[in-house]
Amino acid sequence: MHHEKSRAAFDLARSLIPGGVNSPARAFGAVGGHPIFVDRADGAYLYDIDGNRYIDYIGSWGPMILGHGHPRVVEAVKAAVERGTSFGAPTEAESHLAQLLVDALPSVEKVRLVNSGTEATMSAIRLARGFTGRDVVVKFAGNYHGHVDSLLVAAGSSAATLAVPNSPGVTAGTAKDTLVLPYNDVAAMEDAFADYGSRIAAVIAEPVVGNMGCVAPSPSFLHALRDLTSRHGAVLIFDEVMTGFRVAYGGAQTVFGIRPDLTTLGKIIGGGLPVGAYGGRAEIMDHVLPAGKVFQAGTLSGNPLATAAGIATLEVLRDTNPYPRLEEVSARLADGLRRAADSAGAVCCLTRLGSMMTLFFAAGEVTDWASASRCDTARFASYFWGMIDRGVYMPCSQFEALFVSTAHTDEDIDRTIAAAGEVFSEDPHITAK
Ligand code: KE4
Repeated sequence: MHHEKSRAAFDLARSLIPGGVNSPARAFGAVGGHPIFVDRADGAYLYDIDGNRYIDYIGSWGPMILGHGHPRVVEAVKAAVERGTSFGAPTEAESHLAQLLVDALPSVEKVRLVNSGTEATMSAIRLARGFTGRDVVVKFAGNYHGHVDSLLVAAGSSAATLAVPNSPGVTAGTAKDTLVLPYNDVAAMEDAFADYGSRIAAVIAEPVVGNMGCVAPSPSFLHALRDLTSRHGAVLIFDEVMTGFRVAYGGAQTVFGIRPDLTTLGKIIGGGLPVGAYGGRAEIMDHVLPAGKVFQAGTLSGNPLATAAGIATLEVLRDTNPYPRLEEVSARLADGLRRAADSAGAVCCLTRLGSMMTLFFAAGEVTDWASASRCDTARFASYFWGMIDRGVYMPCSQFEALFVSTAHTDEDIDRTIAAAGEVFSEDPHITAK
């Protein structure tokens, strides 16, 4: 398998675009080498500009749960584009998509459409601060909520101290209102509320983490989040940009039976086009301009093409309920990857929720950022390239989840498991003690 055209394309891209990519996650920084440039995609497959085909487990980092080019989505976008691409005026399609979201998520009574997950989380945080009149926001290490200034922060000197910026350009003044706690650590959260309770506007969490790799909440963690925020009058925000319509049609909140005050969404709800959303209790959402005074706006929010793709995607998910089969296929893939690693004596553990999962190159279970950061990322990189060479496109970072779509066939799963078996048995670097 050669990638000469991708290499040349990357050289040109780097002369025009910082790092040659429009999002750093695509740069292959975590696995070395250079990114593979995609020519097209179809069903479960990506085709690169060198003519190679891959079984795709990125799925655009989550949106493509129906696979690429689903006919219902393609037809919907084609019909929409014939009617115009953007109006800057309300359309019935926006209410149609909003209704699908309200019907799917019991905690969401009203919703605002935006253009990305980042816009959704940024807006939800501003709304929570406007609604409560408080400043402090709590997030968790290893959780990613988009490139929101107030969340591009690192834990302070100790768990109980307010954060410091972790990107140039984020001011100390912005970071000082954010508290970063360990995920799955109820005691740390109780301490934080003891110290800052009346100042905490919101807690934002991935109810199932995808951004340190797939990490599950402990049984008590989400309930403690709900209990503490309720008791202290803080807004609980579930960031379901990745888990929404992924782990269940109603998202992680319906899997765990927790009703957050606000939910942020993205990825799947746009069917591969730019859609984000934030929604929740009407008494909070009605504070958003022009109903209330919390400002948020967007030229392309509710864009006709994006809403058409999102509506088609959600209607297919609602009407066909692919989740039982996704569970079965994903469980088989997970078992196969575990067996491939175990049979070669590789030090790995795998976490899966529904059709999102991560094979961690770590000795013990990964439950938070401290344990995730102990992964052997060099071995992961060898595994990644071994799978690429065998036509399987896994996430290009140890700290990302892979995604199974309804387009993945039993044969695709078998081929993936066989490829993993070869990689683990043939690459001594991966299994060397
Ligand atoms: P976007 O702004 O990228 O649409 O959404 C940000 C976001 C918010 N919340 C969660 C839980 C997310 O996972 C994301 C974005 N996820 C990453 C991949 N883990 C997107 C990949 C990228 O940045 O290119």
